[in-house]
Amino acid sequence: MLLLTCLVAVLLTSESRGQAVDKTLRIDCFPEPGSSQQGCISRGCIYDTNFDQSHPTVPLCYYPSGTGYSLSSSGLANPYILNKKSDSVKNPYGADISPISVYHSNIGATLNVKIGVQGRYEPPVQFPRNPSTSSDSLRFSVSDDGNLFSFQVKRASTGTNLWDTSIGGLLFADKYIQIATHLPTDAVYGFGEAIHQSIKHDFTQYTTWAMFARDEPPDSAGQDTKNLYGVHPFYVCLEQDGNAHGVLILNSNAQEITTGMGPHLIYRTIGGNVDLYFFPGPKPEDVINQYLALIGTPALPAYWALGFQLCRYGYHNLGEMQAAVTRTQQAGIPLDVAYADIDYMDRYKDFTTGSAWSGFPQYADQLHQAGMRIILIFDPAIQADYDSFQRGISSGARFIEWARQDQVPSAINGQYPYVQGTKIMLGVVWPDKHVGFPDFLETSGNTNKWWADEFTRYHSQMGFDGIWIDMNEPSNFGTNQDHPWYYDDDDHPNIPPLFCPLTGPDSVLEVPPYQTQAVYHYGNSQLSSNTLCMSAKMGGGNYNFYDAKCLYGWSEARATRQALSQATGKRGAIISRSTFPSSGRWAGHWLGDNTARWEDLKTSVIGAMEFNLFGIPYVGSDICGFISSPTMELCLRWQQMGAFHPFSRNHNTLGTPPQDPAMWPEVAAAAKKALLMRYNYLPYLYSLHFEASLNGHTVLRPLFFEFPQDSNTHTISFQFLWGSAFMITPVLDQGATTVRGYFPNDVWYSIYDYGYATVQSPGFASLQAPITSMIPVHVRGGYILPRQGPATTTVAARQNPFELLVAIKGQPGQAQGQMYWDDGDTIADNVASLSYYKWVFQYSETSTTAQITLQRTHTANGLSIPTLDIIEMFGYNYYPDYTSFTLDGKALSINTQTSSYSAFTKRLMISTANLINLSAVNSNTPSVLTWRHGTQLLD
Ligand code: MIG
Repeated sequence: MLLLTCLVAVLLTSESRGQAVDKTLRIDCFPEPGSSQQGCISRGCIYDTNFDQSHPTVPLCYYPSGTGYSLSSSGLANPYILNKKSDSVKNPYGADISPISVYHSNIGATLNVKIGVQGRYEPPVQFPRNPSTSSDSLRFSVSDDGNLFSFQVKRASTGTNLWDTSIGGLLFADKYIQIATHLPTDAVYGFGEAIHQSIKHDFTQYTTWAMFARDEPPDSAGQDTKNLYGVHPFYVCLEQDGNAHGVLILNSNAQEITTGMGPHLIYRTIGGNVDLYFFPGPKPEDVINQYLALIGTPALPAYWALGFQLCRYGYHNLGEMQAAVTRTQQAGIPLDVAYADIDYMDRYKDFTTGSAWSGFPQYADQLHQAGMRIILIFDPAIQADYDSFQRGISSGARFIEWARQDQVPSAINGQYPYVQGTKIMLGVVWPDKHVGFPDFLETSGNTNKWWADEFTRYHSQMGFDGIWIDMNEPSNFGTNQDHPWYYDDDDHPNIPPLFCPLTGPDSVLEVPPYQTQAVYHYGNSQLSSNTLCMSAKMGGGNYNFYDAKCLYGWSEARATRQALSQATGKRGAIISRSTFPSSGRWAGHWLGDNTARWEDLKTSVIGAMEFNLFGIPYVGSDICGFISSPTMELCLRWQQMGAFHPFSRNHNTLGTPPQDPAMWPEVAAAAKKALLMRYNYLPYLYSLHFEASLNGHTVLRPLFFEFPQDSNTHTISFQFLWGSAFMITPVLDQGATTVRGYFPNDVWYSIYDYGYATVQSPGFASLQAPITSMIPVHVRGGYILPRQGPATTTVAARQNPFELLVAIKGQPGQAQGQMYWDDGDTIADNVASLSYYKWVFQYSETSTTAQITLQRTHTANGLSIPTLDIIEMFGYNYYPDYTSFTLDGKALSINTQTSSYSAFTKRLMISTANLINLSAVNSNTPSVLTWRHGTQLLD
C-alpha cells in the first residue's frame, strides 16, 4: 500500500511537471551511439525503462515536454524574439544561444519562416526567389502556452495545421540546432538523397535519415537510412482532404530528419540557421511549381539528350566502345549518345586523352556524321602537376585550401612546385599524383573562367556534346586512413592520403559534439571520411568546408553549365552526381552506383520520382545495374522500365561482362521495342521538359500527383506518369509475366501489346506482361499527345511527320493537349527567350461533327518543321465521313487507303501525307479541322 502511494506520488510529480511524453510523440535526447539511463538523466532528459518490444525504435531517452524557448517581451511581433526557457533542458551539445529570433515573410504565396541568429552561415545559393502563386494561402501564428514558444503554419482555406511546433524540442547551439513539429498526416514524400523502399515515408516507427553529401553507393537490399550523393531537405505532404503542401529546410550543414509516430518530424542540423519555406499547393504539382519559383526551374536538356545512351566504366580502349555502339546499332536499337568514362583519359587526368584512345576525336566526328553525340566524364579534382592545373594557378583560379599555412603538410605539398606558397589542400582521387579541388564557390570568377577555358581547349581537340560530372561530393580517397584501399589497387600508386586534424584545437569542426548519422551510421568514421577536411576553406576563404561542402556539386554544376555553353556553343546536357536544391537549373542526375539486383530496379522507380519533386526532372538509373552483372531477364526488365525515365542510359562498372542490350537477343528485342515507343512519344516528353523549364513543373510524376483525393494512390511506389497523361506500369519482379497496377478512376487506354486502343477499367488490375511484350503503358482520356514516327536517332526521328494521339473522354467526347518545339540544341539559359513553337490542341464533338482546333500560341523564327500527317483517336464512337474533312473551311482530302476506323476498338486512324502544316495554323483564333460522322454507335 505504501509502495503504491509512493508510486502514485512519483507519477503525479512527473505528470504535474508535464514532462512524460507518449511513445508516439517523443524527441530523442540521445540520438548518437552510447545512450544510457545515466547519460540520459545527466542531460536532464527522461529515460523510459520500459523497452517496448513491438516498437523498438521508440526513443527511450527523450526530451521532457516543454523543452524549448519562450517569447521575450522585447519581441512580441515579427520578428519574434525568443529566450531560452529557464526551466528547460540545456542543449546537450553546446551552449544555448539566447536570444534567437523568428521572422516570417512571404515570397508570393510561399511563406518563409527563419529561425536563428543574423550573421550565422547561410548557404550562398542565390536562388531566383520568384514570388509564387496559389489559389490558397498560409497563415503564420505563434503561441506561448505554458511559457513554451511555438508557431503554427495553417492552410487558410481549411485551417489545417501544416506545422505546429508545440510538440517542443527547439534547441539552438552553435553546432546543434533542433526543431520538431506535429504533422497533419503521415503522407510525406521526399527528403534525399537516400534509398526509400516506398515512396511514402513510414511513420509506424521512428526513422532517421541523414543528409550529408557523400560518395556512397545506394543499397536497396533492405531499409537503409544512409545518405547518398546529394542533399534535398524538401518534402511534400498530403493532408487528410488531399490538399498538398511542401516544405524546404534550407541548410547545407550535416543534417538529418527523424520521422516519428505522432506523426511528427524532428529536424537536426549542426550549423547555420533554420530557414523554412512553406509551399501552399493545394495540388501536389502546385507545390513543385511554387518550390521551383523559389529555387529556379530545371535546365532544358537538348532534344538529343532524351535519346537512349550507352555507357560503361572499363572499356579498355576505343575499340571496345566502338564495338558496343556498333552492336547496339546493328540490333536496330535506338541510340543517340555514346559515353566514355574515366578510361578515355591519360591516367585519369581531366582534359587529356589516353594513348589507347588516340582515334577518339575521329570517331566522335564519325558519330556526329551519323547524327549521334558524345558525353564525356570529368572529375572535379585536378592533378597538381600538369598544364591544366598550372593554367589554373596562373589565372588566379582558387582551390579548396587549408585554413592556415602552418597546417599545410609539406611532405605532400612540397612535391608539387605549382602549389608552393599556397594553402591548397591536396587529396587523392583517380589520378596518379595528388589533386587539388577547384573552388567553384569563390566569387572572383577566375575559377569558373579557368574551368570553362579548360573545357573549351579540350573541346577543340575532342568534340564532346555533353558533360558528366562525377565525384563531386567531393569524393576524396583514403582520408585519415593509414592504409587506404588504393594501396591494394594495382592501378593506383601508393601516395599518402589526406589527414585532417581530428584532435587538438583545430578539431572543433572535424569532430563537433554531435556528428550526425552521416558519421554514426558508418561506424569508425568522421565527417571528413571520403571527403576533404571540415576545417578546409572554400568560397575564396569565406566558408568552412564544414558548412558548404554539400554545395560542392551544386557549384560545380553551375560552373560546368557555363563551361559547356562556352566550349560547345550548344545546349547539350549535364548530369551531376552530387546535387542540392536548384542544381536542376544546370544539370540532371543519375541515381549513382546501384547494383544489378531486382531490389535496385524497384528503388530506382522511386528515386526518379523523388528527383522530379526536387526540381531535377532529367534523371534515371544505371540501366541493368552498375555493380555486378544482371541476368538476361533483369536487364530486359530494366531496359523496359528505363526506356521511360527522362535520362535513359545503360551503364556498367569496371571488370564486369558487357551488359549493353545487344548482348542478349531477348534484351535487344525488348529494348528496341520499348525505345521505339519512347522515341515515338518524344515530342510529348520533350514538351513536358519544355513546360518544366519554362514554368516550373515535374516531368515524371507519382500517381498521387494527379489523383491526390484517391488515397489508393498515396502508396503507389512502382507506377509513374509522364506529365498528366502517360502511365507506365513496369514489371519489377523476377519471373513475372503479369504485373499488378492501379488505375485511378478515369479513362485509361492501353497503348501496349494487350488491348491496344481499348479502355482499361479503373481499380487494381493484373496486366499481361511476358518478356516478349512491352511493359504496360496507358494513355489517359481527355488528353491529346503529340508524337512522331520513331527512328534509331532523334535526329532522324525529328524529320518524321508529326502525329497526334487523341484520347477521348466523356460524353460528348473531349480532349486537349499541347506541344512545344524548337531546334532542340540552342543554349537555353533563358527558355522563354528561345525561338520556339507552341501549339494548343483541342478536340470536341457533337452528334454530327467532330472538330480539332489547333492554335499556334508561340512561333519560332525560320525553323522548318515536318507536317502533321497522322491523327489517331481512341474512344471515337462514330463512323467518320472521310469526304467531309475541312481545315478552316477548305476541303481536305483524306487518304482512305491509309486511314481506317474500327467500330470494335473505337479507334480512328486518319493518315494523309502533308495533312496539316503546323507552322501555318492560326495564332489568334485557332485553326479548325472538322468532319462529319454518322450517328453514335452503341457500346
Ligand atoms: O569511384 O568514373 O558513379 O558512374 O562509372 C567510381 C568511374 C567513380 C563513380 C560513378 C560511376 C563511374 C565511376 N565513378
